[in-house]
Amino acid sequence: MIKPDAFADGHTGAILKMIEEAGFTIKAMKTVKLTAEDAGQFYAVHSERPFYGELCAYMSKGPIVAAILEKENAVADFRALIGATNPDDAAEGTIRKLFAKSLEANAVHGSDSDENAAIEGSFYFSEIEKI
Ligand code: IDP
Repeated sequence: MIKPDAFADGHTGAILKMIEEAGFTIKAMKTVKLTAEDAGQFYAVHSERPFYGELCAYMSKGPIVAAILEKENAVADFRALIGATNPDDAAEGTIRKLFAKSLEANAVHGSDSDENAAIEGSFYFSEIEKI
């Protein structure tokens, strides 16, 4: 996902360019605006964490881009491309280093496993939308 601030600030094109140049294929993509309930469902795995409420409010504050990406070793390679969760810790040249404003507004989300990527992809896309 491209998160609300990065989308609102017009960084979508630059982020997608970095993703494509890193060798990922876009298999599905759309802009959506989540409700807080939608975000709560997407981030249900974090429901016990203290920042869950803020995270759901943040992710529903404006439009985002949801996409399914394909590549060999996609989960690890995407996490390397986006950088550390906290942009203060993100390596130079990573998407979060370049475009994140804060720990919350950290520009992008990436799935943390193949299993979660499948679940998260199906949250946004029907089978016929997955090319
Ligand atoms: P990830 O997005 O790098 O996988 P997660 O630990 O899965 O990181 O956390 C999900 C999102 O929740 C993060 O991207 C970040 O925006 C937000 N987040 C993580 N830790 C905190 C925190 O301590 N306070 C506020 N927001 C946080």
